[in-house]
Amino acid sequence: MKITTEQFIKEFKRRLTDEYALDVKDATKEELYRTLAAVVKSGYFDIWRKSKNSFDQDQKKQVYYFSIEFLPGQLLKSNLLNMGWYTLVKKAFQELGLDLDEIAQVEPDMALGNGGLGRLASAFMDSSASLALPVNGNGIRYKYGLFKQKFVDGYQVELANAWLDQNNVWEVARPSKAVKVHFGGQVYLKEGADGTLEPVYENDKVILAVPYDTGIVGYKNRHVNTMRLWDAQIPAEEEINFPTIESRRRVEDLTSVLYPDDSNEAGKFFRLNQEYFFVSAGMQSIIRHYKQVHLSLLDLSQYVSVHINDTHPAMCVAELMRILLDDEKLSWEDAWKQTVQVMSYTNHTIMAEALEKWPLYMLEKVQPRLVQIIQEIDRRYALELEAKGQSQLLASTRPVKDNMIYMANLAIIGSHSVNGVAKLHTELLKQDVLKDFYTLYPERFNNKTNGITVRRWLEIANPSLTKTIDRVIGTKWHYDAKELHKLASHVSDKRLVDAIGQVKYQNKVRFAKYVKATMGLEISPKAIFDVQVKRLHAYKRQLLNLLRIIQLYLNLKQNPALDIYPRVFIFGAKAAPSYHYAKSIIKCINEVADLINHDDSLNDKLKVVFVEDYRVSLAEKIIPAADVSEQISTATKEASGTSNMKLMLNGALTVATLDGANIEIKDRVGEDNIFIFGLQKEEVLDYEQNHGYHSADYYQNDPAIHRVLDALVDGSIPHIQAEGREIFDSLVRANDEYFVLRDFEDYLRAQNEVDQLYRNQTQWNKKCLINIANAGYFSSDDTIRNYAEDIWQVTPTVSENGKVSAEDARYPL
Ligand code: 26Q
Repeated sequence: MKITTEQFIKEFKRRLTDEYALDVKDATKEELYRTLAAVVKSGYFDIWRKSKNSFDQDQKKQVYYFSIEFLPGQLLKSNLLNMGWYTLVKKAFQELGLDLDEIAQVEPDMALGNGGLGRLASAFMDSSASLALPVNGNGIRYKYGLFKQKFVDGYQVELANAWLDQNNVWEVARPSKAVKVHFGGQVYLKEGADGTLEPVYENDKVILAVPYDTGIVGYKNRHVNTMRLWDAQIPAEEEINFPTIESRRRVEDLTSVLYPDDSNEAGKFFRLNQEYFFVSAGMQSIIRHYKQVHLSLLDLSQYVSVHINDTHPAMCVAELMRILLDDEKLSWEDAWKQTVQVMSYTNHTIMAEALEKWPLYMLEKVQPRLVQIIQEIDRRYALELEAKGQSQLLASTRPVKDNMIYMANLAIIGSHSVNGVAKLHTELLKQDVLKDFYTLYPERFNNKTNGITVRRWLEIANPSLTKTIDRVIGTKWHYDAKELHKLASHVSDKRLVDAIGQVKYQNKVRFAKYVKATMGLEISPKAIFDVQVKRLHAYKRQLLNLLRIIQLYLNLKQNPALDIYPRVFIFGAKAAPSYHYAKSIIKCINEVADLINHDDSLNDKLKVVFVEDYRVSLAEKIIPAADVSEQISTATKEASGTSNMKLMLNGALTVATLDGANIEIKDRVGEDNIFIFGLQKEEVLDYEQNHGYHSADYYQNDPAIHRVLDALVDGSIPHIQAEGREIFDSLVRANDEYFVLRDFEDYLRAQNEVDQLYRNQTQWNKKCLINIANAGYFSSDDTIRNYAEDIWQVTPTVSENGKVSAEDARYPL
């Protein structure tokens, strides 16, 4: 059932009249956006219903992906693309005198995540739906998304992001599917008539968890999955227990704000409440649904898989045990067997300060019954190790120690699978961070290198590159991104290589216009666009980039004729509001930008653009315009990274350390098509273990470093008195934790190679082409296929049109 432009226009106009009593010419962008969204929903809602029903009818095993963050960005274009409507609607809008791009920009980003982890969860949702895998998202419907970032005098200021004020057109509230979550109070075990122990709850508070579902549209396959986000409300019959404004606010607060910290686990009581809230709501609704479809909970693991995205939902282990023991009366042994078979866990960091641990007394206040269960898990775990003669590994692996709960330990003991997110990261987990667990349970460990939504980052973000690629290798890559590799055999095709350069240039022109319009700053699309976009973190080393910029500036001031290829440095980064050091780096970058951008004597050889409020929709503008991708974290610190993949896919060349997925990118494109520099894993570990690094020596003995660091504190850069000093001290007096000074010289060497190579556009563009050709290996479709096969053991559903060729599997009107 194909739809035509005429049909679409008719339907669109009808809706606009029904909803607003307006003609196209009189409607605002918002009204047009809402109307289009309504038409789009009418195109997939019936399929959504059928997909859901088919899971139960076919008794499919289903996956529930628990993540405290999801970061989908805007959904209009990706829904249109996945429905097979994108080109058609674009054309129809042109006929109506409308610009789809403009109207799509009205949609506020769904920014319910901080960065990589949340974006990965959303990429996985898209890929699961596109592979017709029965995967459900489970998370929190934050009333306020990640803060909006503004710069005031170069300082980051955080503003509330009330994204729901404009109404979220994609969600459906399902109050009939609400569940009750119990908080606080006391619990004791009472012997029942049959001699079994039953928990008795007293003085607990009941909060209603109301689900809001969003359809996740699969790519041209008539399959729609569900992302379920929970909202907290006071149950009608409990009004009496929430008499004060304060007590009512505490309930609202549960789903009010996303914690804007993406590393430093602050141990906030509220965060623990959020974690229990979405874990309990999700687990309860899974079991309730399971019982409607299946007979015995002893078969649970045949039909249900629960994925724990980082440790934030690790309480899933204990909550499922609670439900199976207390509500369903399973024996401990039966319940535990099912739990371990059901659960799987992904680790996203090796940084100690980001590994969650919570004081027992805090969880006691959240849900005392979980404390009992976790202590019992701990007690039995100790017995098990003793029986195996491995008690020496107990202290480092047990879930409860010194009255703290170690969430990673709980997740690992309670799961049959533990994975890292890139080869190096998984190796480090096995050899270092989780070594003792690896000794105990080697079969649980596996790697799943991250991936990205290739369709969003090419077809939506970079339509001109998409067209160029389609012309050469066709469109099969839209389904299987590895097909992009066919481009590699065209490196000698001069016309293609030139076209890659022209497309990039046009994208740079477009981004330059955006910068001019939003920041009033003029940048030349002829310059190298050098991009570092990611959260601001010491280990990601935006500072290394900044020090080089300062050096270039000083060199140019000394010698204006210096032969450097003009460069525009582009940063996008938010810092956690409590992360003082990261905010100081933002301030310094902004002041250096101000200094450089207003200095005419530099002859436009240097510009620095720090975009405000980096987010998914802005990434879609920046990444297609990038020439250089900065992936310069200290080796061993970046678990994987995903901006590295998006940028290579869009034909940027990478300057990288051998860290995270950069290593796998290098292995794919080959050493000649990437700029590698810096300390390697072994050297970093050796420095760390043997305290062999003395950063002050680099300041003392390297005149270039000396001069750059002095500029931070001698007034050469105005307005950074405190921040410049803070950064100087971190590098010289606090021994430079992330080896910035150690890697500086080699970084300069790599960047000088970039400078030279860019002068030969043909050679440069060839390397871009090779990067694009190899980026298909980082598609989240393939990552998800591996999760489905190795960890979840789920298979695609055969949709109603299972026999229809994929091209005809568009969504009906
Ligand atoms: C934990 C406790 C309390 C408050 C906040 C948090 C918290 C929140 C978010 C801790 C960590 C995060 C996010 C981490 C994250 O985004 N990690 C990144 O995950 C990506 C996907 O696997 C990787 O590519 C990145 O390398 C990794 O840094």
